[in-house]
Amino acid sequence: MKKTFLDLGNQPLANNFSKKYIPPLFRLKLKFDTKSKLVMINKHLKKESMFNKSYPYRSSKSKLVKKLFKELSKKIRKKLKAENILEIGCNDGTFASNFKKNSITCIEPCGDVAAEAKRKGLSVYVKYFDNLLVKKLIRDHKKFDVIFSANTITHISNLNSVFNNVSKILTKNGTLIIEEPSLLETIKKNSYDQFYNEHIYVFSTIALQNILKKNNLEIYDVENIKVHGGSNRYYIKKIENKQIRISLRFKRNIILEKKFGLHKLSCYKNFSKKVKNSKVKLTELFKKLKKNNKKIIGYGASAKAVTIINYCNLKDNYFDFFYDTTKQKIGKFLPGTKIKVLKYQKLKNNKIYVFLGAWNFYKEILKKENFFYASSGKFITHIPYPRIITK
Ligand code: DWN
Repeated sequence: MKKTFLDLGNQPLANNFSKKYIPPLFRLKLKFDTKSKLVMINKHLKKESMFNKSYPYRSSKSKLVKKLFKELSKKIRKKLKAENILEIGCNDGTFASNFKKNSITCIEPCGDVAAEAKRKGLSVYVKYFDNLLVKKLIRDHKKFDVIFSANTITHISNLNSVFNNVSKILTKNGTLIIEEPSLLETIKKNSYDQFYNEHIYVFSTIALQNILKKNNLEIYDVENIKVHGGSNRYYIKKIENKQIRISLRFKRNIILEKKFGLHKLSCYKNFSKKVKNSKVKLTELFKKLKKNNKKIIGYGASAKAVTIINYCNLKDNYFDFFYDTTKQKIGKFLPGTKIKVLKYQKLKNNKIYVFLGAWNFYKEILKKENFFYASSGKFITHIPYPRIITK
């Protein structure tokens, strides 16, 4: 039974950056499935409308993402002794380019970003991960001993089809590694901005295990990693593979999630109250700053920021503009708003207030803007509650 627990208002496609204003498209609501324990959004939009040629997100924009991918690639080579690797959703090849070209096969449906991966010498299927492609992969490559996917599986509506297909192309003793935002961290941080049209699901370990078991797979280890606002890296095997033991870390994650009540509707009803309160407080904060004629800009035109700005209706007369480092976003409007995205420039004027649209990279940003912060520049964040951060 799917129970709606939060209404995030009218929202646009979170990565549909355009030179012309495009109003919000659909009503975004969050649901909890009392049987599978999955948390999902209400509207599963057509994949072609979200993941297409001009998709703007680039993994390489973050030093932290590059560092974590490099470390994981070493672990895969050393510990898992992988020889034939598949990456589902390789984006611009930030992860895959850590491997010898002939040891990894990539899948990336978004044309422009797939071209960037190809320019790195990678072999890329510019396709969606579906039954047709899996038949081709089996023909071309047989099976894979490691399949990796970061921030992709939760973007695919039919999870049974995904995991059923993975089961077909993973070797008997192979490992599927998926990285996704942690629902527990989302609840703890009140980071409701993890929900937007692309994030069809936000996984708990409990819910992911339930869906995997239905497809002959199971989690055997979980790493909690500090990326994208707090993610889990799940190590998954075939149930028939008895060579790998279930780790203590996995068991601890399940216990912690149950302690927080992630398997119960009441947890999400409580989360909903906190989110509504966060919206009131953030809006009050912005109104007070504008009443005192303060200049406010955004830093990082993230998909998460799009959710916040549209949900809290901070669209007109609050922001002068957003800075962003992504070429594909610059000169366009933040989706659902008339707020312009400008090419990033170092922060100098410590009189302005800077809203952290990319709060998940706070440490990286603070280092980059040390002058601004050291001269008492002010950041605004909503994590874990609306507040001003200053020296
Ligand atoms: O799952 C997804 C995650 C992995 O990435 C995708 N569905 C979409 C995307 O979500 P996001 O847009 O919220 O991701 P980021 O990486 O949190 O977005 C950060 C934005 O901030 C990017 O546009 C880059 C920008 N940025 C910046 O301008 N200056 C980032 C950093 C670190 C900076 O210093």
